[in-house]
Amino acid sequence: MDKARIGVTGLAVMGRNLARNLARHGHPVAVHNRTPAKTKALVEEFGDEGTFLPADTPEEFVASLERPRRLVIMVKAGAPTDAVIDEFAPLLEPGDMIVDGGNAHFADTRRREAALRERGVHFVGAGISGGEEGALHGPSIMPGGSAESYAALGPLLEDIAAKVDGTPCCVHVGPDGAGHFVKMVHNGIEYADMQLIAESYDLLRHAAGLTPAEIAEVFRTWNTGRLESYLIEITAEVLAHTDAATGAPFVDVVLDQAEQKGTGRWTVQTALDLGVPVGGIAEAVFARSVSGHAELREAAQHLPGPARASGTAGASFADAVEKALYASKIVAYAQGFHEIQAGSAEYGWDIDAGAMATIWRGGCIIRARFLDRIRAAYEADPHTPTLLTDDHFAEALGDAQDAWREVVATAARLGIPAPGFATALAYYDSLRAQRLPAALTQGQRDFFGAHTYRRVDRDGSFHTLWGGDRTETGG
Ligand code: NBP
Repeated sequence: MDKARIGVTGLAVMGRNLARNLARHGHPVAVHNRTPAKTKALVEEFGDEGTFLPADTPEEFVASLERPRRLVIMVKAGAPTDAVIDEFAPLLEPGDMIVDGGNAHFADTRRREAALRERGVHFVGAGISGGEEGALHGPSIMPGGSAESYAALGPLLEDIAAKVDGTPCCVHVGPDGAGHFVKMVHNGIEYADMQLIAESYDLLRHAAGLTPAEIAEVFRTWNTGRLESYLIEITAEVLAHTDAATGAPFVDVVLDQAEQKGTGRWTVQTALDLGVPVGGIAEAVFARSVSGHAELREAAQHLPGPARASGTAGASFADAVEKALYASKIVAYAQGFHEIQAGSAEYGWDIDAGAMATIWRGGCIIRARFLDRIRAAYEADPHTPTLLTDDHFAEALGDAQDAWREVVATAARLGIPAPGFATALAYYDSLRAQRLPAALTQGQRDFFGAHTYRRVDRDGSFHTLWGGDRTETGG
């Protein structure tokens, strides 16, 4: 029997769909799962979609792969991934490749890559976005690992990835953990994008007084313009949906406590370690956290809010919210790309930021027309310190800023929480400011801790004798 070009172990929703995608593209694929019933079910249900080589044991699975072996792991991230690597690595030979398509933390990927490199086995941490539909019909794929492994794997991955204007949404991101790092930041940006959309909905509902069905129409209109994206599209669908059991808008019967699996939190934790301000992503993670603290919310129910009735913002308010959303989205993406550039510098990955925008245009959750703009910005200046200063984005921010400020002020006046919009505007104003109150912070630090400060007019490090005669020392 012919050998398989690639194998997938772990046949839950993601693994089975990825295996089907490979088979549908004419690649004979070996399939294996810890519990063999899933392997059997896949072949029974979808065996006619291509060539599947089912295996019950790791030995059978490895033996069915052509050399160098390409083995994709699609199991639960964390300890299960290590368990599967420990099971399969002894069966492999130098030159073989293990691809981890799960949502691993990039630090784990770096550790696994280093350990397997010692045995001559390539370890490729590949971020895969697009959920189960993406895995089947074309995800966005962010593979890390060695250039040598990409030469053997890239064509297969590019074949099954989503395509935009004929370009595959898959590119070699960089060595070791680079792929999973970029996937992590992708998810962090996704959190921020979703939070900004949620705030837009909340403002349209409670400041402008629109119904969920009316807001769905607003989002549909926005989806024909510069905000066109998968997330805006599905937002309109969710808002237009009516609960069959009660006849109420679906959004009103869903418990308002958002959950999270952890990649947003990792993005913020990593940004803190790298010293990168990602307020938009952080506020999105915190907003989900606040929503889930039922006991805090319950305790705070009686706290006073503004006397002003809601539903008082004028008809042009939706246009203002569109501008605030676009401007805040630019900020959130700029922060995410800053984190990618900082991670790339820290770990020596040499990531092409423009290429990341290119492979996020299709297949993944944040796919959007907007990403073409980011690609163009990096094409114009590959080393720009911030996307905010790109000609297109700077003009859009300038055009939006009055409305953006009005929306943030309206939210504050009406007592509607809009942490995403507010932090984005504060970031914009912080970067623009000629002088920041950080000078005062430095003075305080010097006062209580003799931490020293630098001066605007001379080089050196200074300390004022606060407890003495207040003369200045240092230089
Ligand atoms: P799950 O994350 O639900 O994992 C289930 C799979 O892991 C099953 O095949 C299970 O085998 C296997 N497994 C476990 Br659990 N422990 C194992 C062990 N010790 N040894 C061997 N196999 C083990 O699957 P998923 O939702 O398809 O996701 C797969 C990966 O893709 C995850 O890392 C996830 O974070 C990532 N991801 C998921 C999505 C999504 O939309 N779901 C999107 C993007 C990325 P069993 O059948 O024998 O229990």
